[in-house]
Amino acid sequence: MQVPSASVLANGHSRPASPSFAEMKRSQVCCSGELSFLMEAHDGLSAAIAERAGFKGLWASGLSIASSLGYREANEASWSQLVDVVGRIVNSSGLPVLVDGDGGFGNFNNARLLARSLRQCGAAGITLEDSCFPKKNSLLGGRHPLAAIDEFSGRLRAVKDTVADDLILVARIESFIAGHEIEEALSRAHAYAGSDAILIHSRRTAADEIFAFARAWQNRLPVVIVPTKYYRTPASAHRRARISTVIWANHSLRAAIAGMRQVCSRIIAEESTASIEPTIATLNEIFELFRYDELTHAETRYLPERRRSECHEQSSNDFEGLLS
Ligand code: SPV
Ligand code: MG
Repeated sequence: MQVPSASVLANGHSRPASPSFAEMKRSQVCCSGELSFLMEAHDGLSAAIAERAGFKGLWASGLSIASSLGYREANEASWSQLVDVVGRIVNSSGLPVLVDGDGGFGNFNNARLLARSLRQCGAAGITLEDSCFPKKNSLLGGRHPLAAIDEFSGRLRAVKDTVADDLILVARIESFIAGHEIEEALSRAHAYAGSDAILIHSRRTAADEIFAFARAWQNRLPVVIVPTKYYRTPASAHRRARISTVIWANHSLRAAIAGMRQVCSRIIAEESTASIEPTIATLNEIFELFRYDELTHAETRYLPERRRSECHEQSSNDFEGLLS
């Protein structure tokens, strides 16, 4: 019997190699019988926080990653910048990560290159949407031209042929976003059926068109949704509609924006940090989140005694500096 080897992540998490990890990724990301939830992450910090909160899978959001890098979500960030950030998200959380691959950053060739790179950096899956390059955020007003069905199906096939079952492929349908009726969404879903799941997106504030799609589609493939606009629809309704996965697509980023904005305006107005201190994370929370204790432990195992006491002296000085 082959014993699965273990890979150790940089933060001290370890995870078993395939096949059980591949199965686990598949079920967390989109393909179990239970409704699952993916929390947005845009960097190693947001990924680590989501993991500590108890999420079992993450959404590497294009909007959030672009914004945290200071770009607009209009394919201003490059595919390799996306891969770099996803590498940090995977590493700092150890969770399965479904990556927002937009339309694949070009044609079938760019899409398969992206998918191969994401597989290499440890992502669990990719969503590819039937939009045209460069794409703008789906929830922004204005025109959203769709890719032709035959051309986009070729992009999906190229990705599947490249990564097979090593990376989950979610085909994302943007036809409701572009203003089409349900028939268009259904014929696209049928054309994309070589994928592992279908993400159906909507910009309505009620889930009516999503649920109409789910009824007609009858779970031929698992259905993934992004209820950013129809956030009042409860999870129980998604379960009744036999939705497979809900993506909370941008909420860590929006929380961070609100928090940073508030702290910046208080500090500039008060010329002091005294009043905000009790409202923000402590330094010890940061040390705990990123397992500094593991580093101390590793120093005792791997550093010679002489270097260890130098390190200890240095970090005590640093710590006193922070407290004084
Ligand atoms: C993202 O998070 O970048 C998404 C979801 O693609 S949405 O912003 O709704 O298009
Ligand atoms: Mg996106």
